[in-house]
Amino acid sequence: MNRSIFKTVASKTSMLLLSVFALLSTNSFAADAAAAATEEVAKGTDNTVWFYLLLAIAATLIFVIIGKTVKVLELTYELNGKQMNIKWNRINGLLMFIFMFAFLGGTLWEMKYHGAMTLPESASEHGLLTDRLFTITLIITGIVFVITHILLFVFAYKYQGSEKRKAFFYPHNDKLEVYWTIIPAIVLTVLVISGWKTWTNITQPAPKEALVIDVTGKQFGWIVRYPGNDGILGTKAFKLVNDVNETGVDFNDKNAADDLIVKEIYLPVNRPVKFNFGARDVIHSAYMPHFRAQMNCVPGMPTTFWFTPRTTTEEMRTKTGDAKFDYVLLCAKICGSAHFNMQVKIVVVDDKQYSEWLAAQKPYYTEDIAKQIQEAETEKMQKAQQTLALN
Ligand SMILES: [Cu+2]
Repeated sequence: MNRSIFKTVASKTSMLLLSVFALLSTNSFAADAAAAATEEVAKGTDNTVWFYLLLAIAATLIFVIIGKTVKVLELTYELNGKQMNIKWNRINGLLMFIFMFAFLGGTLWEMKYHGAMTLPESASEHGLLTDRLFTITLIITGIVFVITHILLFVFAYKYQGSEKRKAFFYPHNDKLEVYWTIIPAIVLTVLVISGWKTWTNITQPAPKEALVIDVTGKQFGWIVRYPGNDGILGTKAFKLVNDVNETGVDFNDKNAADDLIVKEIYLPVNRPVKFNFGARDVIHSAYMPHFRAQMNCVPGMPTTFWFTPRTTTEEMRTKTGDAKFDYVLLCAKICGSAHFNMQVKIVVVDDKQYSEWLAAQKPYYTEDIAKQIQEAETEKMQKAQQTLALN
């Protein structure tokens, strides 16, 4: 056998083995690390990282040693005027066949291991629709994946290189091309249309009875404002923003007088809630994964999203078997150094609990706050005048 071909095949084989190992070890490492992180066992995570790193280095060394040994053997044979008769095509074909099982097994294992870490059933009504679309897409693409994966590796095994066989020239087949164009086109059209219909359904205007909440992103946190007893949010204007009045609420507006600024978002179950999103500095993204809701928060451009929560926090705790479970509002845009800190707890309660919570809240605007806003406003004006003078 020509030596350069021999070398290429040998290195391809090692690469294949290496990639299988890397794939499996990376996955199990990631899964373990994620599991450990979830349980907040920082020490365990560190040890897991080192264990898999060392294992990867050891495995790489073993492959290098095997490769070098084969090369030494090959050279020794050559020196003696003989040829090493290793059937590389057969070995590669066999490895392809093994890889088929390893990869399919790995996929199933992935689904079981990582699948258990995915979000619980949607806590919002529209989320059930998007989840259903997701499942349908996953089933269709899953079937295609399994079929093509098996065909790819069975063919690689069955039609491995052989000196006894000549390749069959098969350049074109109109019928086949028509099939593999039309079938995916139909499937994709159905998926796209059902996706579009679902999206239209989700993004239609919020019902009139919806509870309206104002959510503003800032570096680094969320400012959440409720309308108070009157159910109407006071207007706001960016010119009124100062250190105390962070979102620029116009407190001269009578609707603003009873507005609440809260640290935790309470939502009554089965009642539509409409979020008005904004941002003070850079683009943030309000992400409520359990409700399958995400919307960009853009400075100067109001955005909105509404949904109906269908599961209370208590019910979700029972469902997930996690007594500490809580819904969250996160930021899904890397908006700066403390981006990870942008979290607000969301608590879904029944109507009675919601009324109790609402009654216990105090309006933000008090005499003291009015005074502080006045002072902050004066300070702002002075600063502006100074800047103007300097310019
Ligand atoms: Cu952010």
